[in-house]
Amino acid sequence: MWEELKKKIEGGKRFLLTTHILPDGDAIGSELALSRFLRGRGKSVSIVNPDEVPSNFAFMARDGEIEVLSHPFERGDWAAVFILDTGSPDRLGRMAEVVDALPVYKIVIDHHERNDVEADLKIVSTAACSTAELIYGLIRESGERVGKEIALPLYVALHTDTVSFNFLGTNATTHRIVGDLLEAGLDPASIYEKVYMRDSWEHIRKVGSALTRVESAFDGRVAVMKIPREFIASGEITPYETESYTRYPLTIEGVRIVVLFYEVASGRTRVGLRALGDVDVGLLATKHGGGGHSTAAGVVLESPLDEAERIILGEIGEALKKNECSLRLRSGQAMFNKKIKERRC
Ligand SMILES: [Mn+2]
Repeated sequence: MWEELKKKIEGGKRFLLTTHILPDGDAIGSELALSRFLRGRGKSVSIVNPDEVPSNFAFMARDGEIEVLSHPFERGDWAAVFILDTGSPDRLGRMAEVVDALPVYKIVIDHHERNDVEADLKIVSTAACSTAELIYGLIRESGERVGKEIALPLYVALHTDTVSFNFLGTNATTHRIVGDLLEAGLDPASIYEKVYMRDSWEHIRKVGSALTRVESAFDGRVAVMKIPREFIASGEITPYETESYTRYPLTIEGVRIVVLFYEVASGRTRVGLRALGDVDVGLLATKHGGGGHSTAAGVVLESPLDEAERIILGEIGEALKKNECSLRLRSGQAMFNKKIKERRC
């Protein structure tokens, strides 16, 4: 799957890289690793994103290495534009228009279950735990060793997208890659501190207060959190914040799904979803114009919080019911098979 991409890279001089709104560790890490790899091969690269780099990932980037889109956008004679870690065009935010208008070759590298971004070349593998795993594959495929400069963003991307090597397709390959990255000279403890241990006193107190309001739904299988608007100073909730609010309810025994509701503006509600695999929350989010994976997803609904809650919990209820039916059917079938066996005996 790499041949066409390698040819495109060899034949080009200038490349543009971008990723999704509210970028996470995989988005930023994949961009930095790919850009440094391309620069190492004598290419000139611009990374232009729809949103700022979150503060806990800023330590990975040098000054000016990542730009935020500002108009007018300099068109440039790009050989290709790379769209990383992005499952749908809406997720490109303000960059969607720019990418659309560029008359250049488009390359998608991603690991989402659904990817409907239009491109000339799509490298999408749901077997990869992160987009960074694919970037790592490209670098190794090109016969290069991964140096520290590239290992750092790849490691952070893998660490964050797998929820510290626990979810989303974490397997032996993931750990082999991590071993290779660490050999480049990374210090896991100091990286962990930089990425995860940056909370303010205020933030932790807010999480604590939000946790006291967590509600149980569907016999304790779903934990519901509603974040008051005044909790988020910036008016927007970052993936990092979503993660810090949903992390704890997911550890309650029996809870399979956590739903976070946050009214970003009057009549506009952001919904964060985390699941342990029973219900595909990515599908649910996509249905309403959002995106994500089967176990972690998000969507913004143009509805007040109460209505958003009614819609999302209604659909989760349906999905849970469907699962129960199929489980009952499956166990019914097992009993039936067992009876046949017994009769045969
Ligand atoms: Mn990702």
